[in-house]
Amino acid sequence: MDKILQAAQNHKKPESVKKYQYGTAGFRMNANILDSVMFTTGILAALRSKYLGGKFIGIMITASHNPPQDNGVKLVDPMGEMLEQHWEAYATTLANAASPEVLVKEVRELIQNLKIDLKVPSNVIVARDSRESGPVLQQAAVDGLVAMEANVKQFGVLTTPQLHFLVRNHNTGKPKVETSYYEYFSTAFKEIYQLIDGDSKPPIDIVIDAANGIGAPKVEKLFDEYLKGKIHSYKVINDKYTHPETLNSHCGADFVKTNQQLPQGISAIPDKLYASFDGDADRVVFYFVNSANKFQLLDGDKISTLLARYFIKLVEQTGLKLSVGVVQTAYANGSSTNYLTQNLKLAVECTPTGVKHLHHVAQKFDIGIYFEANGHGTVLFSENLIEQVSSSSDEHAFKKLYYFTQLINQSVGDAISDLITVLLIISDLQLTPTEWNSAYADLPNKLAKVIVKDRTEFKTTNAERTLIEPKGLQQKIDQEVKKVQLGRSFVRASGTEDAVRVYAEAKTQEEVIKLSEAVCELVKEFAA
Ligand code: G16
Repeated sequence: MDKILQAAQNHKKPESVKKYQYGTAGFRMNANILDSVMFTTGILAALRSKYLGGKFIGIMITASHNPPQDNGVKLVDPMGEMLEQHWEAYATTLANAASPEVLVKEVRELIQNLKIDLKVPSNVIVARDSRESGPVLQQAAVDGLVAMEANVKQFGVLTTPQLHFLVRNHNTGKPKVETSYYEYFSTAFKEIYQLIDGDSKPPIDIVIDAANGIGAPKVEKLFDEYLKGKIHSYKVINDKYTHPETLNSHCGADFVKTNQQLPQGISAIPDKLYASFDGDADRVVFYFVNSANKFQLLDGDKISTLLARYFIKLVEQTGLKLSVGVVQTAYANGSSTNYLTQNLKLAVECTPTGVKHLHHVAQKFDIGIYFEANGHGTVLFSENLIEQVSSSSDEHAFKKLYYFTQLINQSVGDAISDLITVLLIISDLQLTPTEWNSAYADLPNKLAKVIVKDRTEFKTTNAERTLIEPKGLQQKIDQEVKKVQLGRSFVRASGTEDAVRVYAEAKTQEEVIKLSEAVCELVKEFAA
């Protein structure tokens, strides 16, 4: 404990911060006030590893879609999934220790309560995105790890899903270097590519907006070095990851989804497909402009419905009895839910925001498809399915399904893996962007942000669809919803930004704007 006490003198919690909170995706805020949090998160990662008998734990330093001045940190569990939820509370407790002495006391208590054997070695791998504050904050996390005498492996700059993938590989005896990521996914891609009918296969052609983030060099590496000749034409724009001040600025998945417009740098050719990653490449959305030059978004809902439709067909072709389900959040467009339940006759579940919630529910199915509307998601395949398709026969459908279980990142939503999955599927189905989009028409919708004094006053239930506090606000929202056709609206505090989010949808654009404005006004009124 002496080492912690000593090292903590250089990483004291700033008095100005009221409370740190492990939120939707870890701690996330202005980078200037994150030093002590990085240090305590390093300590917790080492404890988590010891608690799990020395398994590798990941630390990812990123603020994903947030602006350049922010940063954040999250912990990754051994199979590449998000930190187990009980431990989020421990992370919050350590981060809020008011002094080095209190921190040591909290660490002692945790060790005692969880019966952690300090003699067990701890193994932690660390990576960061391309933010300017990354190296200094990484050092603070490493200081925490060193104080705990952990074995530390630093990977430098990676996408978030690459770190998740490497954590899983470290714990499953698979290759443990960054290149294993490209080798693994490109091998699966090439296998499926070969299985798609050669003569009719349309050429793969894509423009990727990389949000000026770390996804740019990583996807270029995959395409140039591992998928040469398979991607017929591609271009990465907003690729200035060495200029971190440009990160997510007027570009990237969050900008495109929220503003429902093209990112900077694209003047779109009608019916040609474009994609946007977010800052750490764990989200992707697609889009195009139609023949009338109108922007058309193919967001997480359009991705999950495309995948659902494709996998149902593939399962049918194998003749296997496999369960297929889709998991969404309240942000899913009402039309997508209708399409899934009514046209595809699928089970659809709704969870609170945060892929950690969706991931667990998706594990119930043989094929569990989960996507947030913002483009964050993946498809999980059960052991049962993998066993059946790998041993059965060498018919195309079995083989395809088998290689999709490898092409789609099993640990977390991954913009690069999702991108190449979608590109293969639309090539296999011979779909143009217009045809992909035509499965159903989105209800007009709007996502707005309201800045309030204390967003923690906004408490929800029913998978975040109903507010329980501030008291009386939900009833007022319900009254506004009734005033428009096919209206729906909900309000929740963001777990990654200092804001309250307001979602609204309705039958027409005019009605959605009216509803959104009315609910935003109510939020301001009740927050005062
Ligand atoms: C993170 C989470 C997502 C969530 C998003 C917004 O994404 O991983 O699950 O949808 O934040 O969350 P909130 O509305 O609570 O701010 P990312 O891509 O920023 O890591």
